[in-house]
Amino acid sequence: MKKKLIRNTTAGFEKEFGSMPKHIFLSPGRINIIGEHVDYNHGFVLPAAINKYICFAVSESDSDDCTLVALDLNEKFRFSLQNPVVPAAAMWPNYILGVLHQLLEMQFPVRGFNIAFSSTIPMGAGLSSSAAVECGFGFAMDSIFSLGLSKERIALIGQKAEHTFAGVHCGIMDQFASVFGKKRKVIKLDCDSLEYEYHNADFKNYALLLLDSKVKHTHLTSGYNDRRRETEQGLALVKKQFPEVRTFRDCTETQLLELRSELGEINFRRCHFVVTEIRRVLEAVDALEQADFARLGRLMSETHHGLSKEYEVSCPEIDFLVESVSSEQTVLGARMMGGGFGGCAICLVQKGSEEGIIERTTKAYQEQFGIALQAYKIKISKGTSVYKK
Ligand code: GAF
Repeated sequence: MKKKLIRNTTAGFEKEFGSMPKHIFLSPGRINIIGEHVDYNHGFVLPAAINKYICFAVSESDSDDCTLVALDLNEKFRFSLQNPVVPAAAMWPNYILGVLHQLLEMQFPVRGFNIAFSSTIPMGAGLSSSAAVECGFGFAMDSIFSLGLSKERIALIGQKAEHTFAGVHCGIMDQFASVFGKKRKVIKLDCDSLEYEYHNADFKNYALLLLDSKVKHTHLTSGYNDRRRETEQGLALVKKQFPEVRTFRDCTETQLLELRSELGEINFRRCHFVVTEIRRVLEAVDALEQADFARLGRLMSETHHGLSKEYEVSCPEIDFLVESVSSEQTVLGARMMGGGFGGCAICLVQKGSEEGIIERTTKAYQEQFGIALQAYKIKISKGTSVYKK
């Protein structure tokens, strides 16, 4: 699949620009085992890069002219570095323009380029195709113009592009996972200090299965930004009462309960989710290390309950999927993954039972919502890289 993606992207570039691309880059999507909506709340997350990619075929141009070709959309976007880089009306160029804008502001010696790109990361499935575009482009610019950017800097630039050119006030998890991913490793990332460690993604007799609801509710961006505001307001109040608390990781459930009426019911629930989710991630890392998959599965299911009932970022389709698979004997845990309001559910299942689960869940989902479910079996892969023939 990777080879085919590279072949098609290269052919698309050649067709558009009349020559072979000088460079090929691959930038992966991500999963997240646990630790949802806690990256922007200074918690811990446990993501990994996966074997679904955006492939960039790139050559330097001889001028300040730049062309971007989104092969899957059959759309093109042209601009010149002589003019200020501003957001485009279409959304897709903005993930690239947002990165480029920062590089130029910081006076990095970027010159003109031609890019064609194509993807095997399903759009809107919560697998972070946008972070893969941002980081893949940042990585490509760094590589071809020798900018000397660290991986962390590429991830941070990608995150800022999302804030400034896409309007989503996301955390750092997706960009970090895309850049720092490693084959067969999950990343325990401290989203406060950006310190990280790799843990073996050895699920022994179990496997991760993704079920794509194929829905993406329109309030994703506004819902996401609202949650961020609610927890920031909540934390400000907690800090006022308990000055020893710097982030949610220092805050206890008892402290939150004491402040319940001041916080208000909604913000209390949001904060309660964050405090308990941060604890669950640490427990999950321990469970993974101990190969205690029953415990890991339970924690994932608890996360779903919190995301659905306290953080309220799930939706009927994902709740249905999680409930359906959870009734299967061979499923240890399941939950919505990513920003929410649609996208994928991630399930920890016994190896070999995937096909049966997919068959039954597809049928039930079709009957309930009239939507054809899409399932993905994924492998944990390395982060953004240059492809060498
Ligand atoms: C989206 C965001 F981009 C991430 O930063 C993260 O907050 C995630 O939602 C929820 O955990 O993918």
